[in-house]
Amino acid sequence: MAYDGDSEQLPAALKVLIAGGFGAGKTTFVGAVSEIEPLRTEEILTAVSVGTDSLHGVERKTTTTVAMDFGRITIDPRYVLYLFGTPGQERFWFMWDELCNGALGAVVLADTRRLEDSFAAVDFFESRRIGFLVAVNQFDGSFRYEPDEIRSALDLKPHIPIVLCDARQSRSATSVLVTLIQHLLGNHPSRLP
Ligand SMILES: Nc1nc2c(ncn2[C@@H]2O[C@H](COP(=O)(O)OP(=O)(O)OP(=O)(O)O)[C@@H](O)[C@H]2O)c(=O)[nH]1
Ligand SMILES: [Mg+2]
Repeated sequence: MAYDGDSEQLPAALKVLIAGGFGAGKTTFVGAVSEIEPLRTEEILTAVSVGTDSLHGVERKTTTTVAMDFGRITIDPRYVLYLFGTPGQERFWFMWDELCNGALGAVVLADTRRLEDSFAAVDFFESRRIGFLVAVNQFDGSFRYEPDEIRSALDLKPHIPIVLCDARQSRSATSVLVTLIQHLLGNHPSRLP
């Protein structure tokens, strides 16, 4: 994986998923970091989701992702990440299998006000052996837990990084992606181009 500094060399394209429960901030995250106008597949939240998806904490949310978000970010001259934000609503989870094809790693966004919504994504990536980290999206007014408390609540293995972020801030979200790449490099260097 040696980088020879050759500026003519094209960066390696890596596919990364941004997953997590309903309303955890996935679309916001992809929009904050993408250097291209992100592709979104948002639909207006309808009465169908009342009683299915809790809007607690994100009462102003009016839309939801029905297929995926797509964005791109160049991390450094070596890596360009193609970001695929997954849908959070349970009835669209069938998309995840398709989206994870060829994915190198994933960010599981978690909202501490409903941490249980992150279980499905954690289980999904663990069972498919896709490297991931948990990024706690710190919503205003949410209780601030210590990373160790989150690790124990989510039953995360010790090597899985937990980072805090604000999905609205480009710098914060970019730093999550850099940590993910470092984590993947540390664990599966051979999987990186
Ligand atoms: N205060 C605060 N609000 C946020 C943050 N991230 C997202 N939001 C808001 O929370 C709501 C949910 O964000 P989305 O990005 O749509 O969440 P999502 O995970 O893509 O949702 P689904 O696709 O429906 O699962 C939006 O109204 C955002 O403006 C954050 O870090 N802090
Ligand atoms: Mg979304």
